[in-house]
Amino acid sequence: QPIGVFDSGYGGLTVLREIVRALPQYDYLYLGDNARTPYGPRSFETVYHYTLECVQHLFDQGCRLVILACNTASAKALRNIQQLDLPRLYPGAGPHDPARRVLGVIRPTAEVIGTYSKTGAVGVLATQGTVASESYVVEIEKFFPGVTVFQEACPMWVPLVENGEYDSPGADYFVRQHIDRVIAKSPDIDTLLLACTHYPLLIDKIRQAVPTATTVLSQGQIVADSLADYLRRHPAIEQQCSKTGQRQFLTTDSPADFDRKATMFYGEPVQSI
Ligand code: DGN
Repeated sequence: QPIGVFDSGYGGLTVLREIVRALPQYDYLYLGDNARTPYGPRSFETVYHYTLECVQHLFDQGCRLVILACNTASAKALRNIQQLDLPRLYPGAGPHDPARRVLGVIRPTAEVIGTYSKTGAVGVLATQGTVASESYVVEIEKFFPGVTVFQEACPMWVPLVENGEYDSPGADYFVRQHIDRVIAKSPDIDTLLLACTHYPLLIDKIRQAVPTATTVLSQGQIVADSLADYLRRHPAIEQQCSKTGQRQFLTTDSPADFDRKATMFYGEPVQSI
């Protein structure tokens, strides 16, 4: 079965790109909920409901392992899906039954973020939904109790990227605005995490706007490394994953529109089915 990769729209393609680079042997089925994007400003209940529907769709397509490659969905839906819905919908699937698994992007990032910071002050840039959920604050505290997290919601960054304006003077303005705001929260911040799938497209501008010693981290590589490690530690799940190198793309909106923009995020041509 292919590994399912879900996102609220295009953004998860920046994560899939790195996963495919690290683990090219597996088959992948991507689903973007473009008809209902963005998830960032939506309520907990709405994001949870939409995410669950999409995860079930990926299961119906044959996936047994699904990655929520969306920070907002990971923040608002992952825990309920893992703890309530999987046992309810697939009663055979308990902790010892590798039938269906859903993983997110927040925990793998929280597990390593502290190793990048010398000062113990980390900035997390994300959507309003992810920031309000406090998921990064809670998860990073579990792995690095000495690290202080300074969050900043950057609501203009997703629309800038979605509209292809990530290299424009408008992007300069809004990137600088949010970078200045997060750095003003603590002069000690030496590590900035791009905790939203769209932000890697702004990484050059972000690097220009931060002090030179600041490390700017995107999540794709971290999530890919964590998935590789997960598959090594769970051979029963790994064996369920088909390995013909196939990549397939699904969208809840128009496939033609999806293909046009998806290339920008995935880095190579995309043809959805
Ligand atoms: N994919 C979302 C995230 O990583 O938070 C960003 C896009 C959105 O739905 N706002």
